[in-house]
Amino acid sequence: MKTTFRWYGLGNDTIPLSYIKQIPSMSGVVWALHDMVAGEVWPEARIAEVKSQVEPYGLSIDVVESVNIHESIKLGAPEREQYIENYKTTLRNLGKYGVKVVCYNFMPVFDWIRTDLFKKTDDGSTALFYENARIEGIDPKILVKEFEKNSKDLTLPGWEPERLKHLDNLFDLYKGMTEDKLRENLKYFLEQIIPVAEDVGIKMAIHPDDPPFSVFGLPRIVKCHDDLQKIVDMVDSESNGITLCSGALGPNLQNDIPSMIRQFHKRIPFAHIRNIKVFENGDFLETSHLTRDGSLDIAEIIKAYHEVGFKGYYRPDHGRHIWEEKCRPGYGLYDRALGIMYIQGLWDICEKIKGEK
Ligand code: DNO
Repeated sequence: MKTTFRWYGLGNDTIPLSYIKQIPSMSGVVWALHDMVAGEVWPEARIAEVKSQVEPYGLSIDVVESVNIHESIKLGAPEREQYIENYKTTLRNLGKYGVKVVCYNFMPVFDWIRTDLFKKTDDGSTALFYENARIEGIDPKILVKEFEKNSKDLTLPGWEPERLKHLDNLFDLYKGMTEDKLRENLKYFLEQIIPVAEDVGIKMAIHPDDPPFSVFGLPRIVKCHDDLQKIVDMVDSESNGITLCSGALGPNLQNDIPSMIRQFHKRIPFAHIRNIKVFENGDFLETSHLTRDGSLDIAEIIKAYHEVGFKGYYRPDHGRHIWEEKCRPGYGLYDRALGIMYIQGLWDICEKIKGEK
């Protein structure tokens, strides 16, 4: 499997490409044009620019996370036709520059949600945290304001400023939206874009809902094994794939991630590997990658990827903030690099055992 690392772009990330390159096993960055508003066509010149910045470091730009989906597509509104056409053009443009995987999500209104971006943990590090009781009583607009204040002026992935300006209106538009209807809208979108993705050699990879349950009453359709099955069945193509994110699916302890890997591996071009600790009341904290630090069996997850001969891309996903690092929440250098070394260590031991059999 190929190691990648999320990078927010020149002038927009605290971590230089030269540092990323020095992490053992590194093959490429996971990138996006973070200033593009969802629905706009990504211009070829901008894609070419990123390629010319990244490749001199011996890193690839094979994986994009994310090309965000315009809300009209999720809502099934008439304007979706134009936005689907724009999406196809973006895919064609990305294909021309060698992009192989495009991660996206289909979460209404919000992307990932946490209640605390810098929760102090027992060893003095800080990490992302989700507390159910806080979500139950809070107006989403207040949460957004807190996030903007606490994120230290670094934009958060998925929390697109443009979308968040219209929160009240968006919540109104989703009134009456059911999971089935949202699923139909996803199918409509996939039926149109997957042939284009196939044509340009791109694998689409839907990211699970994070957390994997309804938040603020909004429907969620990528939460569990059955949801994933429904999505891969919507269009039977290797280009209709999944970003298997252990940390996003993990808060529901019924989600058996190793068995999802064994079942869906042909449709997993991209893996997000991280651990979380789920507390008895359902709250969860992002921990180090070590199996014993969290509730997920990362060793078993790597074993499953190894067993199926996984050749796709993975990234260590998030990390804690350690050693006083000043960084975007979840996206520091140190803990993610440690996570990679742990993942690579587990992988190597699997190889060794296989060789001895
Ligand atoms: C957060 C990320 C998400 C993810 C999107 C994928 O750190 O995991 O923002 O990139 O949901 O579309």
